Amino acid sequence: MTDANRSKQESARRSFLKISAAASLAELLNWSGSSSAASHTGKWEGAETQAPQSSPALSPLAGLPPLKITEVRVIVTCPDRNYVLVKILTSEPGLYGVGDATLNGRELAVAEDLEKHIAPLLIGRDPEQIEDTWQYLYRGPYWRGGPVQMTALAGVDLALWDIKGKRAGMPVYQLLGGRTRIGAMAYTHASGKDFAEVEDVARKALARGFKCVRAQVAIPGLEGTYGTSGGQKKPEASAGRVANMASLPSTEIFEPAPYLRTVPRLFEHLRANLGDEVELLHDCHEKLDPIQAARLAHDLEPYHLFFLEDPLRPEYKESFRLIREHSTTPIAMGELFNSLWDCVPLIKEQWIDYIRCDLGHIGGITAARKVAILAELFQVRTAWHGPGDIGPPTHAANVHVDISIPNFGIQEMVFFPDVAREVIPGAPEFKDGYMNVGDSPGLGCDVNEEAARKYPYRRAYLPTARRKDGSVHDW
Ligand code: EZ4
Ligand code: CO
Repeated sequence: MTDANRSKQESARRSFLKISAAASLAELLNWSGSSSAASHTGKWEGAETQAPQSSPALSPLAGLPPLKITEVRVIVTCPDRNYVLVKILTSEPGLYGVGDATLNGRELAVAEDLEKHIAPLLIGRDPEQIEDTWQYLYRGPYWRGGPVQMTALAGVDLALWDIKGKRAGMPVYQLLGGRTRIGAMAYTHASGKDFAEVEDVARKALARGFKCVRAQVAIPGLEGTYGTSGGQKKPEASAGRVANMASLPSTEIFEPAPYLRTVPRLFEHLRANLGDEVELLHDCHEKLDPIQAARLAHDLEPYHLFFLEDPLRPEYKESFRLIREHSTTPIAMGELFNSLWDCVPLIKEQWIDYIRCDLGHIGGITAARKVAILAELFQVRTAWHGPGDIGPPTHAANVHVDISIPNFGIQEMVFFPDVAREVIPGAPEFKDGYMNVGDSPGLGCDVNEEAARKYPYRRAYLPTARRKDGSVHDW
């Protein structure tokens, strides 16, 4: 036999083995993707020759009938803000899960990824296999990571945890190990055009029961300052409004000198007028250079912040060392991270005190558990990102994790407006300074698809930032 013939024969044998293995596994798992997949998009073909979607070693839960994913619905809706929801339906009538896959300003990229690339891979899989599905969706496409793919993966992950909880008849925090605390201590935002206005908004928050407040003030002489416009002045519905956002990006002006002068004076004012009990926080929003951040952290020491948030751009992990060398102000970082591995150097070097990645952008509960455990081992606490531009299922996931881990730190939160609560009911509740979830099985959130259709997507961008000389800066 020639070499060419031998290799032809070998490749024929391999594809025969592949096909027969696929057939027998499909039988074993009672899996057939074609009909249900077609019901999702009507376009997906080739299920007969697909490799099996589940690993052979994984069998259905003892005592429960096998379960399959039958449909994946991607719901894009704008009840005051754009949200992307993932609803995963199963072969058990009425059993479905709801996840959130919102990425502010890039919502449609995630929706397309979910609909066109991910949904066909999910049809026919066992929704109980959350870790296997996570690994398969993360490593399977070869092109791993990035905010779009990790947000899509988080949406799927949350929906699967929701299904598992509903099937077990337990809230997700029970599946994660059970309660470790009465609730998740929460902080809200206080912002204003000057110190007096920030103080006034902070007082309202304290009157409402908050014990922790993030303070941001407009910087004199600069047009627009991060965190000082938008919905934060209305504590009854602080999730912000797409109506306040431009359909093309607006531009804010940033200069480090007036910023670095003003922020310590703001906190001097707040400490003097609000006293020592309230916990104060500040968000730098990744705008500073290392030495600027070190100076600000140093200058804020007398006011004992709970933490200084996101001082540096997410690319520069090593630079956190410099801040540490100059200050005892606690440091938090992470809302722009979209990889588990982003968190590793900051945690293992103990350059930060709070890891605050976004469950919705780093891969959901499956990812957050790993970050929390790594952080626990290095005495770093959690402070998951909790803004208005991620949906209620992510806020619920935040709290399920917060109340079941030993090293929870603090939880950023928002109040959703009525219109968002109509479309996506079940966000965690705030009471006496704490966030909490109820005892309903799963994550506790739902999506009202009929209501969602009343509020179609509206294009909206986050603002951008420039220096006074016109050059691009980080918003
Ligand atoms: O600006 O999520 O701490 N919270 C924040 C947020 C972010 C938005 C960006 O989409 O920094 O308000
Ligand atoms: Co932030």
